Amino acid sequence: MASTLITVAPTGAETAKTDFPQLPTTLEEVVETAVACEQAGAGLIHVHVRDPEAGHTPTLDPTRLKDTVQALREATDLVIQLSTGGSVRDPLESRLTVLDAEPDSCSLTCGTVNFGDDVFLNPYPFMSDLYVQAQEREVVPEFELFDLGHVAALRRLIDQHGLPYGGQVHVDFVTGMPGGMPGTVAALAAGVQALPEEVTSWSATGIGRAHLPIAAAALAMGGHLRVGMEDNLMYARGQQVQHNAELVERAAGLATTMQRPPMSTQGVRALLGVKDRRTR
Ligand code: KMH
Ligand code: ZN
Repeated sequence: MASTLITVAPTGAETAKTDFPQLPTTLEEVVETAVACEQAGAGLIHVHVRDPEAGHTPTLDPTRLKDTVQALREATDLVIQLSTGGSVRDPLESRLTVLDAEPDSCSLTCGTVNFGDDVFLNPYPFMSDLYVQAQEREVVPEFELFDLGHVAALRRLIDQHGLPYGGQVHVDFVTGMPGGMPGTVAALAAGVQALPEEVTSWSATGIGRAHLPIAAAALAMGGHLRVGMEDNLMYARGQQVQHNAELVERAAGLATTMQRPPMSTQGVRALLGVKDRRTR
């Protein structure tokens, strides 16, 4: 039976700890979250690191990144993906240094996009550098597609540099971001239809209220799922998410109902072609 990769994006860079105290931001909280989400069916964790000594704001501090990767590797078998998107205020040079922490995977957003009132900057030369550096360091990129035009940039990257490390091409549609593609079935279907033939798997997430409809649509179309507090803070109307594992459990239930139960971490490693860096 086909199975479903469930990615958890537990923290993100946008929500303030003071506004949402249950957001995991310390190393201990992130590790606890990762363990619980793995048990609930997650196979990959998309990580943004925060600095508890600076009001839990986003950081790309190399030591914190390395410590986080190491702690997650010791505590779980999840595929560890570091965000290279960071926050909208992070300089491009610092976003490239994320690879120094030797994650299994890194995000690679395929174009600049309006991001609410901000701009999430991803000029082509930056994407190209990141693509090549990920190849050289044997890190598997996950291509984040916030808009239909990002599919064209992915085509250009593959044409210019060949396949990523591992030989697989996994993309994630991030829908419902104000400024990006809407969180609708029509937009998701247009994106899926436009994917280059080299793409071997895709997942989707819906920001905010697009969360559930996009999850259901992705499952119906043979895609995989991304859930987590980075994308969605509400479990239902008037009910905040208390723990990321609640979202993973619900996604796992949906996937199981659709006869596509959660994929094992071993399955995810094979699906994405990640290098085995496990320490346990
Ligand atoms: N926080 C956003 C500016 C990624 O992780 O690569 C970028 C983002 C995408 O979340
Ligand atoms: Zn992210």
